[in-house]
Parts: sequence; structure tokens; C-alpha cells
Amino acid sequence: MTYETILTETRGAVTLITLNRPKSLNALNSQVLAELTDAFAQFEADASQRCAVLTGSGDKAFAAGADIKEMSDKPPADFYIEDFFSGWTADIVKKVRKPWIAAVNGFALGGGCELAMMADFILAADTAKFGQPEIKLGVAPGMGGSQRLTRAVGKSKAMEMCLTGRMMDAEEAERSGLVARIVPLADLVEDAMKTATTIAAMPPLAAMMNKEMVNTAFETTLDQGLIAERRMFQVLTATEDKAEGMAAFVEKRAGNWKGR
Ligand code: CO8
Repeated sequence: MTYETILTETRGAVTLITLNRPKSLNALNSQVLAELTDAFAQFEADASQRCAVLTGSGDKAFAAGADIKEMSDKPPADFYIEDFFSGWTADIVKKVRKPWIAAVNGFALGGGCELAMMADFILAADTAKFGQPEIKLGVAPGMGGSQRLTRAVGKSKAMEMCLTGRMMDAEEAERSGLVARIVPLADLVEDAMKTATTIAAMPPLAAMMNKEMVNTAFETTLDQGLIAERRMFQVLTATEDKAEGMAAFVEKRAGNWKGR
């Protein structure tokens, strides 16, 4: 597939994907979804790639939301018939089992904030701004904002943001647990790539299962989550990388991972 709305490159074991509609502040339309779906599928299928970074082009926006111009003329029944927006969670979250990071370089509003929250974690530029302003358009979040933001920052703050449409700056986002870390804008992508390279150098099965374990915490009760965690831990003890990792520790050398 030839991409027109995103850019992709690989650096070692890390894939960098850049939303590339800067004139529209990287607004997310159907073409972006189709291309991102394809790029993430390639990343997932390529055994040489172990972690990905998603960012936005330009200094202004990660993504300023779903494309309002695309949605404004769409016949209402089509939203339901197409199950509009379902592809984001189905193709970008559920099918991607390898870790990926959102590097938020400016506005992450509406669908942009929701896309960032689909990542395994968010690194934010000091200029980043997060928000769910859909109410001002007469609608509401449609790609997970009301659910993932509430789980990330709690009911009170999520409710205030959804009801007023106000933006949260990077410091408040870090304080509230929405982002893992704040990085100066000029260093953001390099820092995210370095972090991704660290993850990519970890035993790959352990990386995937760590991701699955943490995500399980959002889907289940504590008891069921603890059982799932134990089972995944027990499965990992049967891997070649577990034997290698423990031998490497005892022999005071770096591990040589097989991903088996
Ligand atoms: N969609 C399409 N185009 C956009 C979007 C967007 N979400 N955001 C910005 N743009 C475009 C502008 O139209 C403008 O284009 P043009 O130059 O052709 O006029 C260009 O990007 C630059 O934007 P501005 O001139 O507005 O830049 P400012 O610096 O003045 O403002 C803001 C920046 C504050 C980010 C402003 O652009 C803004 O408020 N954008 C919209 C933010 C928003 O409301 N996002 C939520 C969208 S809705 C959504 O994501 C989910 C909807 C779920 C419900 C679906 C059911 C129907």
C-alpha cells in the first residue's frame, strides 16, 4: 500500500509512524485509519520489528481530532451502518500485540487524544495539550475517550473535560497519570525512539506478555487479573529466553534473546 497521509520508517528494531496531514493538524479521516491499520499490520507481522512510535508531523499537533470536514456531511445512518470508528480499537488496539508508544507533540484533541490513549503509554512534549472537545460540536467522544480517559485520570477530571471541552496541558496530564513522562518538544521523537529501542532490546515474548498483563488490568476483576498474570508468568518460565536471561544474570553478561 502506498501511503499519502502517514510516513513510516524503520530504525533498527523500531518502527516510526508519523501522521502526516499537517495542514489539517493531522486530523484523522478514513484514509488515515486505512493507512495506519496497514502500517501497524506490517509492524506486527515483521519479526525484525519489536516496538513502534507514533507521532504527528509539524510542531503543532499530534492529531486535532477526527476529521470534522469528513464527518459533517456524512448521512447519519451511515455512522451506524459502517459502525463508524470501530476500526480504531479493532485494528489498532486489539490486533497489535507488540508494544508501541504515542509521542504527543502538540494538540491531542478528540480522536487525537483517543488515539494517543490507545498506545501502551504516552510521552508528551512540554507543549502537548489533551482534550475531548466533542461536546462543542454537539457530539461526544466516539473512539474511546469517555472510557479510556476515565480509566486514566478518574471520573471527576474525565467528566469535567468531557463536559466543558477544556484542554489539559502536559504537566496536568503527567500529574493525572495520563502520560508517562514529559520531554522538551525538540527532543520528543528522539527520546521516544530511544525508549522504544530499550523496549525493543528486551526479550520479545516477555515484552508482549508484560503488555498483555497490564492491559488485562483494564478488562477484568483483580482476582481474574491475578490468575491471568500468574498463568502468563508460568508460560514465560518455559521459554528459551527465560533460561538465557537467568543464565546471563548469573554469568554477568547481556542476554542473547531468541524470542522463543
Ligand atoms: N478536522 C478537520 N480539520 C481540522 C481539525 C479537525 N478535527 N482540526 C483542525 N483542522 C484544520 C482547520 O480546519 C484548519 O484548516 P484550514 O486552514 O483549511 O481552515 C487547520 O486545521 C488549522 O486549524 P486552525 O486554523 O483552527 O488552527 P488554530 O491554531 O487556530 O486552532 C485548534 C487549533 C484549537 C486545535 C483548532 O483547530 C480546533 O479546535 N480543532 C478542532 C478540535 C476538535 O474539535 N476536535 C474533535 C473533533 S471530533 C472527534 O475527534 C470525535 C468525534 C466523535 C463523534 C462522531 C459522531 C458524529
